[in-house]
Amino acid sequence: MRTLRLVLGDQLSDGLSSLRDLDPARDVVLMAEVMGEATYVRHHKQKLVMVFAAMRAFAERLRRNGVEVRYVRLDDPSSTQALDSEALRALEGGAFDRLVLTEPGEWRLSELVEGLKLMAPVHIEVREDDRYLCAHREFAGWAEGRKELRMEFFYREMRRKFGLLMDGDKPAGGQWNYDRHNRKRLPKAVQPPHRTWIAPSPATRTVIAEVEARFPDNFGATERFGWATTHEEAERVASHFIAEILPGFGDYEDAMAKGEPFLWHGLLSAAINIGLIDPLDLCRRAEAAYRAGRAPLNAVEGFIRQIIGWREFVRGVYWLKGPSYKETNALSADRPLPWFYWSGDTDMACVRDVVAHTRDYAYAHHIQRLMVTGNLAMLLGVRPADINDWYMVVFIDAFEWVELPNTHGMATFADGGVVGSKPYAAGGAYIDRMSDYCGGCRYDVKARSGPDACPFNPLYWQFLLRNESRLKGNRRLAMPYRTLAKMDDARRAEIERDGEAIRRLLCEDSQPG
Ligand code: FAD
Ligand code: DLZ
Ligand code: SF4
Repeated sequence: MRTLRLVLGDQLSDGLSSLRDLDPARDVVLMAEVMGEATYVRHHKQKLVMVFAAMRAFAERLRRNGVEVRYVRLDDPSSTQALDSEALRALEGGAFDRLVLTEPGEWRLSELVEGLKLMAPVHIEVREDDRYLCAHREFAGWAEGRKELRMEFFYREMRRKFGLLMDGDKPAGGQWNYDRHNRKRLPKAVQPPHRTWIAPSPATRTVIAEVEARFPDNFGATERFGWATTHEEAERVASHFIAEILPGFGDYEDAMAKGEPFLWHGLLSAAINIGLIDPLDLCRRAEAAYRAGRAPLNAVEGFIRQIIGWREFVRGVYWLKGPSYKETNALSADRPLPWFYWSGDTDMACVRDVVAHTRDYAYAHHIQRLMVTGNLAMLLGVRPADINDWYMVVFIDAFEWVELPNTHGMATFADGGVVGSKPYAAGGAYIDRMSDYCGGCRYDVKARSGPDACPFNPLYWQFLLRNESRLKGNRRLAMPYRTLAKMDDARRAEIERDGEAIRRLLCEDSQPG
């Protein structure tokens, strides 16, 4: 039997399920750079560069192993520019008896494959993507009958399943979660470590030039492109992380510092998401560092939790909830995204810094995504569709299965509490506690109202007031609602007025033209 094997741009893994029984004497691998995938959102230029450069490198890797690859470049004049029609084109002429692929990572493409099944002249076999640690069936089984889906309980199951950080049937060190040790502010005297940044190879530089020529108006700059695009480059980043950075990962995991986008974070999400790094192997190497006394438990547990806990949990939620998850809008948010999310043109020092390095590196770390841009968008009541679009566009690691539950669930509570047990809403005091942003800001983080007040402050209280009927019953918000209950009518009216004025100023009045 001669098989055509379709490999997508985020499936660049050795041992991918669709390649496992590949017969190099008969089979052909199809990979296609297509406008359909390059434009379903207006990806950051660096993401386009990374995906295309990594696809080309993976095709070469297969060829070096004797595999025949039919590789369609974006500028191929005969290309139909869509994945399904490229598969049909390759099947024309009857050279193949079947098409095999690993299940795509998102609903949009899963539906496209269903359509392809109806049109294709051969049988299409879709295989499970077992690069993930929890299959859809397994997650659905875990979720069944639970009133609430909580990451922490799912995570413990994953720890047991893979025997990660386990001493017999007990968690290493006696506790499952060391998060409370991981909330330190960065002291002035502590310098963030030097990071492994990959100088673009000639092949990557070619892709940079192509992307600049073809997508000149997409968000982002390519000058500082330094992401791994091959397995070897990704391994360099991963081994440097485990040896040098991981020991400090825990302490400053939630810290933010002006002009320091990376701190002790892994910078590994993109390489993991496109298949250049195996997540379980990474976790085992992190555990080995702990067992050998080279990294503390709070760092290693925190890191492993992000990968086998959060990463798998959000993927489970994405597939469990179906395409309608994207449509939820539990807080009836209806404002447009402030224009400065794109331009960075704002007096809010924290937002300006996050947008600037998002443009330069296609990266912001978790707390910046959650507590600066996510928190502000939620407090303002920005439409979920606008927020999702921004997060899908701006980050190097953005794929819908992971972006959507993080934005819709964790950051903005649009899903009404599927991913998080409460909205991660905070005023300026949180940002001040975790960063050095506020000292250099034109706003006063301590002021609660007036033209100089940090916008997060009135917005936080107005958010609670605006959503009182929806959120008052949430036990985890009991304290702020008690505070709100003690406020007199005049103060409540002031909050309402100030909050509304800021929403108008930041959302509506900031739009260009
Ligand atoms: P580290 O801080 O070093 O964490 C280690 C690894 O854990 C990451 O590489 C990643 O694989 C995993 N991880 C950590 N947190 C999460 C999480 N919440 N969900 C899933 N995996 C996690 N991550 C993406 O991969 N793609 C996205 O599109 C994405 N969008 C996000 C949107 C919002 C609003 C928020 C709050 C988070 C989002 N995240 C997303 C999760 C997280 O912010 C990134 O994975 C992380 O910042 C990547 O940087 P890093 O590799 O340095 O991570
Ligand atoms: C993200 C992306 C881009 C930009 N381009 C391509 C492409 O041209 N060809 C391809 O096969 N895959 C691409 N991808 C990755 C897919 O969009 C990815 O498989 C889905 O987002 C599912 O996760
Ligand atoms: Fe951000 Fe407010 Fe601090 Fe300015 S004062 S940096 S807007 S939190």
